[in-house]
Amino acid sequence: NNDLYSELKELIPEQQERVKKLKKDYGHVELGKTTVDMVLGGMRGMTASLWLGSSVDPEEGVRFRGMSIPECQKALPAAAPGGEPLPEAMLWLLLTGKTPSKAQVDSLSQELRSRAAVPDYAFKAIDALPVEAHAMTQFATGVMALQVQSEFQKAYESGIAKSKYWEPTYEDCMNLIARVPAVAAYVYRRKYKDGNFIPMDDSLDYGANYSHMLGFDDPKMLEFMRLYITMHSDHEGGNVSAHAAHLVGSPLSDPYLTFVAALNGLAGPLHGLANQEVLRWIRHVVQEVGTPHISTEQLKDYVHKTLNSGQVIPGYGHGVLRKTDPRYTCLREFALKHLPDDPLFLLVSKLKEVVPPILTQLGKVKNPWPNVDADSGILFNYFGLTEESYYTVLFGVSRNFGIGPQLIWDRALGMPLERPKSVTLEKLQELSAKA
Ligand code: CMX
Repeated sequence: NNDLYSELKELIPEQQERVKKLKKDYGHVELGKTTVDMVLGGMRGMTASLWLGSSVDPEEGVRFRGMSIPECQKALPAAAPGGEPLPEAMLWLLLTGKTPSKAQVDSLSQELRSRAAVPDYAFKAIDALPVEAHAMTQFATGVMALQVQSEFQKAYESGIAKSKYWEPTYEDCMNLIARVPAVAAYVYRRKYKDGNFIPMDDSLDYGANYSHMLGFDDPKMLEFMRLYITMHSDHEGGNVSAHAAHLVGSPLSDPYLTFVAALNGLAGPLHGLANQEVLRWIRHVVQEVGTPHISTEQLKDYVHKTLNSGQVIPGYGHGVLRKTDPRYTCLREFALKHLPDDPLFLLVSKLKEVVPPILTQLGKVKNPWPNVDADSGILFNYFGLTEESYYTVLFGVSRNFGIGPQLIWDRALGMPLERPKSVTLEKLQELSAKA
């Protein structure tokens, strides 16, 4: 079955039965306690939602549908044998839980290209903003305008039955995934390249096409883009962008409204904006020292200076991970293969030795190791995409691959509105005193 929709349709009844049975027979099973720390600590460690595409182990990192990053790199079809996984292959995996064949991936590539036309008013909505507006603001505005074409909204207004919700959701998610690169590339060319736009190339796969529309056609950059999107697609359901999507999608907001919520969460400096902050931080060090060839002592001094001024070291630490992020390692391996002598890569490599002991010394940082944002920017910079204020848009384009499939399953499984309980400070004190 080369058609993703048909493949998915076959899978749904079995999963619906599975969830129904779990609720009926095991609804009472406890998954853990809620503590005062959890309420005051951003709900860390509280198991609170269902997420099918991936899970994150604190020690090992992410698994996509049970597969580690190296396993995905081996099993998922590439543009050429032995190459990096195609984002379309990751999309197929996240949605169905099955490793696709090359023929299935090619068919999905074709499907996405056929859905890619962006209405002119989305570009006009972006044009209404000043060119200086942050790239994420322009991107979210363009995506928001795409909502006008929501099939789910139309179907809901026409009285669609609950059992069919997933179908227009699928249409919206696929259209959204297909259209977002052109919007994202428009923002890039408008903001940094004098509005010199490049149309889509019908012969290219998803990642390559996005890179092409941005203006980068080096085959190595195309491979990097495919890997980047694949690695940034999903990171279970509790991170801010995925959680925002899950929450905003839960009252049946359509996939466009949902995805924009995720983008707005991603634009926060402690989450997706960290890739911009990393490169900015690195540029400041280079500027201050006057050369990218910086000694270990000079780097240590700058790390201390940043911490002493009350700022975080971007690209380090994590809410769940307690070891080096395997996504960081995967991107690092790509850099070791293709740009081992790049001065900024060497600098980032040195940072990975310098930062963890200093963060550990603070005595409060739970994870002093690098996360995914620590090395992605220097790779884009190497290939000529030097404008770091654009980097979070690249992350946003990728996140669609994880958020869309989950929303389709939420609708197929009839997942309810999210509505957790909050507590006042007085009540928290009262409950604490009783314990
Ligand atoms: N630099 C300096 N201090 C740090 C730090 C870092 N990289 N990481 C954590 N800390 C500090 C926290 O600010 C917190 O300090 P206070 O108690 O004074 O508020 C303390 O250490 C404990 O934090 P934690 O429990 O270890 O981490 P959290 O789960 O609260 O936060 C994260 C996780 C990612 C927000 C945090 O590590 C951070 O701010 N990192 C830098 C920004 C970054 O790289 N974000 C990207 C993460 C990946 C992504 O989502 O894209």
